[in-house]
Amino acid sequence: MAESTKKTVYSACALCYHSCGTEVDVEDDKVVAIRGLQSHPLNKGKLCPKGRAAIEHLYHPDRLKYPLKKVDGQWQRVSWEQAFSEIAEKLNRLKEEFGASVLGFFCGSIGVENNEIVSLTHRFQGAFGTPNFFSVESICFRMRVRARQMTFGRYVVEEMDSPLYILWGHNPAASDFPLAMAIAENMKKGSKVVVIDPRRISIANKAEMYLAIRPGTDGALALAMIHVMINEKLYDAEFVERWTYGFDKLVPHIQRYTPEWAEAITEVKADDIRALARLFAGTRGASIYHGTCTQDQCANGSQTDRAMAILQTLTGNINVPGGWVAGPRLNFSDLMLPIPGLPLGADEYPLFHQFWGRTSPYGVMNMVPEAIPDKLKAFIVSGGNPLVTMPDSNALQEAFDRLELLVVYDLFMTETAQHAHYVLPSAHYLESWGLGYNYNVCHCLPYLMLREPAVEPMGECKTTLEFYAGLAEACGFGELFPWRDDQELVAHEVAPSGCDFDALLQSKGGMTFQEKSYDLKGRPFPTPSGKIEIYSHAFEEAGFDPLPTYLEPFKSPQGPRWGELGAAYPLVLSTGTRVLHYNGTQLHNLASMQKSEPFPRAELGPQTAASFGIAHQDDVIVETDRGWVKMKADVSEKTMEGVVLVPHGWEGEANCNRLTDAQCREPIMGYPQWKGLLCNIKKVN
Ligand SMILES: Nc1nc2c(c(=O)[nH]1)N[C@H]1C(S)=C(S)[C@@H](COP(=O)(O)OP(=O)(O)OC[C@H]3O[C@@H](n4cnc5c(=O)[nH]c(N)nc54)[C@H](O)[C@@H]3O)O[C@H]1N2
Ligand SMILES: Nc1nc2c(c(=O)[nH]1)N[C@H]1C(S)=C(S)[C@@H](COP(=O)(O)OP(=O)(O)OC[C@H]3O[C@@H](n4cnc5c(=O)[nH]c(N)nc54)[C@H](O)[C@@H]3O)O[C@H]1N2
Ligand code: SF4
Ligand SMILES: [Mo]
Repeated sequence: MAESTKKTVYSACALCYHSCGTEVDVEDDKVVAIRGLQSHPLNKGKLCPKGRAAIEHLYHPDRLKYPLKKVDGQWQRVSWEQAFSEIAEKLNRLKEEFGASVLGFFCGSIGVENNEIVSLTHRFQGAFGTPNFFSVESICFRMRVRARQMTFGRYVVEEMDSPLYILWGHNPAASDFPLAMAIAENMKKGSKVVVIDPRRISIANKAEMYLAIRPGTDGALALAMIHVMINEKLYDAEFVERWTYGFDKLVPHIQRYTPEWAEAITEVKADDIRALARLFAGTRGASIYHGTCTQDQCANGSQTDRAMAILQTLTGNINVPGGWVAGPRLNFSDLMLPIPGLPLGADEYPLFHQFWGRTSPYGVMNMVPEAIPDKLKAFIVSGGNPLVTMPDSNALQEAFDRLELLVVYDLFMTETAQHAHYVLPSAHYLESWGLGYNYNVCHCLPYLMLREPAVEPMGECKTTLEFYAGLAEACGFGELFPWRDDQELVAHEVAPSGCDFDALLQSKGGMTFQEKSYDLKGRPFPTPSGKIEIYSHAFEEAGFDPLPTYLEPFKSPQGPRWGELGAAYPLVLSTGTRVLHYNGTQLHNLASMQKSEPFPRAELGPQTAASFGIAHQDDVIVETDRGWVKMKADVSEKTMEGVVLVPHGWEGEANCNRLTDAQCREPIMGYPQWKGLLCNIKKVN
């Protein structure tokens, strides 16, 4: 009998973008255990339930194992060679006839946690010659990155440890496991928490203040807090004088935004607004923790993000421990090739595309439905499920069904995959080499480690390199993917960081950090004025208000479409509240997760429920002018009256993007208005 083999490999969980460090035990080529990596600074030896379920995910019986082609509406198994050659032939023909730009790519959030997917997709995009790369970048947190870059010259970001956590549309217990751990530890040492949320999330019970806010109106609250800080002279005058540009223009501009004005919009009491402004300005190292995407997915998104950046600045909490910090950058290769032309939306939403000559290579997702088939005729989707997660599933699905070619590269037969011409099986993160790294989205704690494969890819699954290199070869530009294998690719990715691949590998879960410095001296802010731009010339030049303003959601009780929609859709809707056990559409097929979160819950308050004849756990239909979903009512006093909150990520009849509208856009960066819509709710009889 052969001797049994045992080993432990070191990896980083890729089941969400926090990339917690892991130790993985393998016996006889089978993964048998997974633990949090004790030495890891983010997860400190722990894993959330999703991370702990990685083995169930890896060995799920529904994993795709070989390439599939749709023939007469039926799936047929084909060889990779056939799939590659047919797809390449179609792509090359479309390119010849219509130009390369008719090919679009979509990478989901997995492209944030998995550098190989996003980097190699960009590389293939450059090699083919199309500017049209779409991803969660045009719907998630990129807006706040750009708003902060335009204000500070670079992306400054929250720290893990703070004396005052202002959780502003952010529920770490569901969405941010490492931060939830850090908050719990720091509260024992005296840190305080403020919650601003239409829902009394669990940590609100231990909070210094809980402010219930009408969804989509956070910008008005932020402006009124600026008003209080200025008029009560609570701001850090020395910091403002030394490091900022445009404060003199802000003072008269802000006078109209009184706490009473904001109360009428947000439903937050004017006195609470004053109290919060005082608490914030009076706490050294206090920090706003935005929702990772909550503030961006509103009518006022970019201006709200700017107003929050200004609040953080006025309190002097920039580059101080606990505040927002200009984090160090980790260097690794993004593998990109030059990209010709302008992506969809670059003309309509210029600040999303570029400012100060700095471009970002992303198209505007909201514009995709109307661009098919004239501007886009083919799509390659890797690591995303856009027909469920992107705005306006009804419109997007109709548009995708008009494509001449849809290729989906995934682990599972997702709802998007069901609409594809070819579905190609991907290796799992536990089957692939990769970079484990923290993207610095919401924590100033960048690190880099290796993701070692635990086992070989199952069936005919291919790693991302094998997939793109194979397709490139068939298209005729295989030489642009020269790496012999994934290990060589990852060594190439790591090289710019100054770390040695072999040394990292020997270190068994070792990682590299960059030191951060709080010192501002001699490090001007890289804006045109060299200062923090309270007054934004970038906004002004693009035709937008250079000082923060407020825009009501289009579909709201105070918005421009109330007259037309209010009678049929009288309730305020916010979509996309996270639950701990799922990430987007992922993990919904795991029995262990279904046990904890068995059905999609539409959350609403008891009076609202009563007035619509709804009881707790009733089956309900939530409906908007775009469509309907079926969920279970979760009636509790935690949710503000007049509001319905629904999760995202459920496929089929509970897909909340059947309720959303690709035409309902934030005007500066083209983001979907996902928080602050109008809906109706009724019991299913
Ligand atoms: N209405 C509304 N909609 C929303 C939101 C909201 O708040 N409201 N939130 C939005 C946000 S912020 C985001 S980021 C998006 C997320 O949107 P998506 O990224 O599209 O969602 P996921 O369900 O995470 O899709 C990831 C896909 O990648 C696959 N996958 C996982 N690992 C691998 C791998 O190694 N290789 C390959 N090839 N595939 C892999 C998974 O099986 C899954 O199908 O959803 C958005 N949708
Ligand atoms: N478990 C899990 N974790 C995830 C994800 C997941 O799907 N599942 N998705 C990941 C992704 S892609 C992202 S972008 C992040 C998202 O992370 P966040 O944007 O921080 O989302 P949540 O943590 O759900 O926090 C949103 C909170 O805002 C409240 N809220 C809703 N509308 C409004 C509003 O208009 N104003 C205010 N002030 N509050 C509002 C909700 O009640 C909820 O408590 O999470 C990431 N982490
Ligand atoms: S928080 Fe994210 S990265 Fe960490 S264990 Fe959970 S799913 Fe994995
Ligand atoms: Mo996201």
